[in-house]
Amino acid sequence: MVVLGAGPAGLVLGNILVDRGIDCVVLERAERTHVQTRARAGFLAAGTVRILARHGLDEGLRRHGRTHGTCEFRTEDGRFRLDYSGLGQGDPHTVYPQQDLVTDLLARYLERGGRIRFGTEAVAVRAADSDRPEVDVREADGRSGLWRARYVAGCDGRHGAARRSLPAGTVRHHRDHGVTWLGLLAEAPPSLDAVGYATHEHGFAGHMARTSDITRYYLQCERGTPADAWSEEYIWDELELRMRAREYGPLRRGRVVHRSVVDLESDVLEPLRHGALFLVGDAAGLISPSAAKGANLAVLEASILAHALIDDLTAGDSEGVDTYSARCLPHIWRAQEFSHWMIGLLHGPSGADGESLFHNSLRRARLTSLRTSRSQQDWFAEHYVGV
Ligand code: RFL
Repeated sequence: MVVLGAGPAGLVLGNILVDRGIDCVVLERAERTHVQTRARAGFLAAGTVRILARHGLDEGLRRHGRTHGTCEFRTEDGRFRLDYSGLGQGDPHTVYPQQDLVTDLLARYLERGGRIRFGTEAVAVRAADSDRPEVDVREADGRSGLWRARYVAGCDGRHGAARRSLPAGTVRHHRDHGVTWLGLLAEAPPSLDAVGYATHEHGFAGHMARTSDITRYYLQCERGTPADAWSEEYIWDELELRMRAREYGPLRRGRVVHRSVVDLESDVLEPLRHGALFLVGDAAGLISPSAAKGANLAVLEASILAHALIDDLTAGDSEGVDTYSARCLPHIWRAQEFSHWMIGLLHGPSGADGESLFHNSLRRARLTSLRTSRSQQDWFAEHYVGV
């Protein structure tokens, strides 16, 4: 089995396979330190934690992760909180930085005897109509190589080789939401004991705890804004303005240690299997970070594929691999639907024309429903934490 990419998808898949004695190699373009320090997700759904626990992959997050169950909305109509872990299915999130999860998964994979090649970039996959697929690679020193396996799992993200190697006619459903966020990591303790979502005429602002001294913030910005366009002072002033710090209390400021610009985009590829090649995680579909679903979907899909491959490779039962795409796509589309709903909840057009005013009134009505309707809150909680 060849797995492309050592992100959450590739390492969960590799761990489950190796644990069941299936020979597996992970090919990863980056070096180990890069993979283990790449800060991205932080909010893990209850179902994700259950999958990790079931496969003995939860030691670090049990020890260092923190459960989290409240979000706070700050809007032009006031502030309200939802204790979502007491609503819907009654599940909380677990906050555990993605780079720590990846570090744990990698350590466990190596302990289980898994093989991994860092600095090895897949450049092409020939698997769509072959039962002996091949992967062309380029090593860090420029040498070329070739790997053969029974199956290839494309867990190499949105710009990976798996996507580039798909046969003509593969359907890609794509949506650019027309919204851009400046994602920030600040060396500052969280300012709220809740996820904070603020809507403001200047645009959206978000606050998400990562650890006791690191906080993620988001600021909506114009499309095309460079990550370093705004000074730290301007960033904090803008965060305080949009989060209405004057009314609800100041933010705990600190050094901004990481910035990235994220255009909110979604896509879903169909199908997720092409002969001996499977798409998993971001390679299968990209989801805007508005509802924190990407890493959770990656873990879910990896576990579905792992069990399908185990049935196929150890018992000759191919039903799981044949239905992999059909099993994953409903989960992906439900997550996309909720993420899309969140984008509509948190962003509106900035103009003062009739169309913009109409849209913003709908958005405020949606927030009012969420504030006042118990059934709406249950629906929100179930989808916010679930995948
Ligand atoms: P990854 O993590 O991108 O890993 C892919 C790996 O493949 C390697 N690679 C290759 N290797 C070999 N050959 C090639 N040709 C290769 N091309 C690439 C890469 O180096 C990398 O190591 O994909 P995976 O495993 O599918 O996992 C997906 C998640 O990383 C992603 O969906 C989340 O980070 C999204 N996301 C969030 N998801 C959540 O569930 N909760 C969150 O709170 C959350 N916050 C976020 C996020 C994504 C963000 N950004 C950066 C878009 C916050 C942000 C800012």
